[in-house]
Amino acid sequence: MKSLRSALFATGFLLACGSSILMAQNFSDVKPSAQQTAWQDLEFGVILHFSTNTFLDREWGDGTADPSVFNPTQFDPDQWMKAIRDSGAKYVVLVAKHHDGFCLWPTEQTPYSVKSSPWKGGKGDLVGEVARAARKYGLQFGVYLSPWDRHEPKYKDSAAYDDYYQAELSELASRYGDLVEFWLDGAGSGGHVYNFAKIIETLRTYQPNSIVFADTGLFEYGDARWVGTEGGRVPYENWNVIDRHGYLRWRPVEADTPLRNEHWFWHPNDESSLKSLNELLTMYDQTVGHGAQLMLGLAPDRRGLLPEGDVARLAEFGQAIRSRYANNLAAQHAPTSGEVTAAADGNPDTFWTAPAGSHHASLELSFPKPITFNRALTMERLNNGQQIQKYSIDVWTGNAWKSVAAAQAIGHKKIDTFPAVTASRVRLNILSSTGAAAIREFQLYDVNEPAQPK
Ligand code: FUL
Repeated sequence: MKSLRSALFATGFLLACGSSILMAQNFSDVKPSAQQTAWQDLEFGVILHFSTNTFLDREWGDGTADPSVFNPTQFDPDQWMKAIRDSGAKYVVLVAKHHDGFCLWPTEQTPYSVKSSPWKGGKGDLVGEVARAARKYGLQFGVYLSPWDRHEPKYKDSAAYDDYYQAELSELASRYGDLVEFWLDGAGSGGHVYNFAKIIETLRTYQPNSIVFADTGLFEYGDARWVGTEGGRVPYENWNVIDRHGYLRWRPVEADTPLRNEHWFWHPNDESSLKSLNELLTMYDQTVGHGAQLMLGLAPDRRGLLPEGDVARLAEFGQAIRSRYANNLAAQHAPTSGEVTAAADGNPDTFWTAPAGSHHASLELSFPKPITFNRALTMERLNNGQQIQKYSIDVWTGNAWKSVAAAQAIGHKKIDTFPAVTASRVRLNILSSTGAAAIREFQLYDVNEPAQPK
């Protein structure tokens, strides 16, 4: 009997080990879902904060604000969306309820919502109007629903509050079309127990394709992770796969940061805290350029409009990014093979692959006339996992290759900058990859901008 039990135990043990080996032991074996790769392609989104705080000069409402304060007089989500589209962002997350508990849609779960405000005589649905405007401007739409709720009395009772939160989420998930992202914010929730597994099941019932964003400490199997600061910077090197207590998961980083430093909501006389164009461009290089998602916070004012200064800064930012990446010099190469051209053609849907089973390889471009460039933009195809661990960008000097940039991860997108160099042969030298590397784009640019005020 004893030996049978130990034999069974041993078999179970082996099966358990075997299945985890089959699942994924190596980081490079972990692959993104189709939803994650589609979301990573969006690269840049915005998060909108607009609520009772806007009218009370607050960042964190305590849940006691009278709904009568919520009364924008010129609410115009088309004005928001036009500015957002011009910035180059591809999606919008609306804070449907912040920590103060006030709901921007006419929920059936509490009277503490737009229903009790003077806005549109209590007949308005701000979530609905913003969702419609976003789609009208070609932007995908998602929501933030604060778990921490400083108004709702049920918050004191975890189980009762889980039901309340799930009911709110069901309304949001079933009424407003596809949600590109669901933002789960951990702020204020220390010590509170939530049944997130059940909550996310509820979301999935209606929204199988939403990307669930959460801090790794808050929710174990989210689809995207918080970078850990609000500084708008993703430390390099950035890997998409993270280890949670021995289990590996594809969980790309999103970095949220407000357009007005340290303020998510609008405040009077706060224009001087607008991030400069230079700061935004640096942020872009250190988020999108590090293979991560940039989430920029925007705050409509008491009129219900994005302030003119913010709109102008968003337009400058979008324009600067578009002009930086308007002229891909790699496209001027002399074609040697369709695959090489696929990586230099500006179309991220086509790609070059290193020989099957290779751990290093090089992608070389030759130019009929020498080109001068000081920036490279490289995109790894991640569908089969993140493979590249070390690479350099080299130019042929006439008798040898010389590196102008060298680093580790490429991931979704890597932007490298270096002093201008002129060459007629350039290569992306993949020095180490776990499996055969695939490159969607290897683009080269000559970026010369006038210095911007800080
Ligand atoms: C944080 C919140 O506490 C801030 O108020 C803001 O909503 C930001 C996006 O997330 O955790």
